[in-house]
Amino acid sequence: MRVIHSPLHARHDGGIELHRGELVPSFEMPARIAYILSALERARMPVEAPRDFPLQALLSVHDAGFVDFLRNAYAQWRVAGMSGSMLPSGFPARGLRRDRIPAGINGMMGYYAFDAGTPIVEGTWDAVLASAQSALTAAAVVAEGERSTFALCRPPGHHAGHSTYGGYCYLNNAALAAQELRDRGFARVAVLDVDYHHGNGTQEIFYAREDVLFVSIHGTPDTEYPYFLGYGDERGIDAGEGFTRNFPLPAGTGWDDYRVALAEALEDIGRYGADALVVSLGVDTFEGDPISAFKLGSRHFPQIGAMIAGLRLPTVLVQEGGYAVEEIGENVVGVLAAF
Ligand code: SP5
Ligand code: ZN
Repeated sequence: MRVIHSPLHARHDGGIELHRGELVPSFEMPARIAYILSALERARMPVEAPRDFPLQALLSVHDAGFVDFLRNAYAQWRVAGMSGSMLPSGFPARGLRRDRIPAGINGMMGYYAFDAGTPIVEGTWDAVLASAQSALTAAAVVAEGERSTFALCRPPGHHAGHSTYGGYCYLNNAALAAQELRDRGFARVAVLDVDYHHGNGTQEIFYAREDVLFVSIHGTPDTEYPYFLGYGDERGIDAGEGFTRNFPLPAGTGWDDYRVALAEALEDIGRYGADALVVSLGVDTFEGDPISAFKLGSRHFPQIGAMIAGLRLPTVLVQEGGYAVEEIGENVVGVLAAF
């Protein structure tokens, strides 16, 4: 399997997040990639650089004003006299206006963000763009005839919506890959999201569409991040009705129950008649993950890879979460090698 990755990810570093009432270094850190790269090397899976795509390519799933904000945010923060890591502290919740984007950087940041856990630092945009280009490249390679590719993306993407960022995600890599597959001739694309957290951004982007099926297995939003999307009664809207499917599972879920949900999710994708697949591959379902609560062991990740491969579809796998850094390499490459 070809692997697409950019070392520019490392420019996104030094961020902090609000965790259990304290500001702590972000769980989403560059070391995650170092561990995955060394596991890929042990598996003799070489890495290639992404192609260059114009900014225009991002606008197939994202709002132009939002992309401009991400691109210029840190410079505006500096002009306003601040340094360090950018985090918002006020959001346009119910009862507040959302038809006006504040001119100042703090208000603008709160307008586009949906949590206080997704820092922007000086190098964030370079990493975000390279991550998106890796996903676009992986999709292009599959469209050109490769059976499967892995986009080793960092930062991750599945929480990022049409014009929102959060959950360590800025641009939606998986959504960009799915749209690229659509644009290059695959009529029906399925996105399978196995990250511990619901892929709210991907769901939002494709919610009214029938040409992209979104299926997600995740910790129930009743208690788990992102809290405000990912319930079982979300099924799509308008032309997209019936083309979103969520499997929220309780904290503490282990392999036996997970496997049943995954088998059902794969059946949905088979029934849909997808002709290409994008996998949002988070391994934060691992029992040792510091911010998640499923109980999968490292031995289960190859089983996930083998089950997904059973669909026999052209497939783009996209890296999402996974924060048990010392085991992340074995867990990710376990999925890929079995696939
Ligand atoms: C891509 C991805 O996996 N994003 C996850 C973002 C989660 N950020 C907020 C997590 C808040 C969870 N609080 C931890 C509770 C520990 N039991
Ligand atoms: Zn996650």
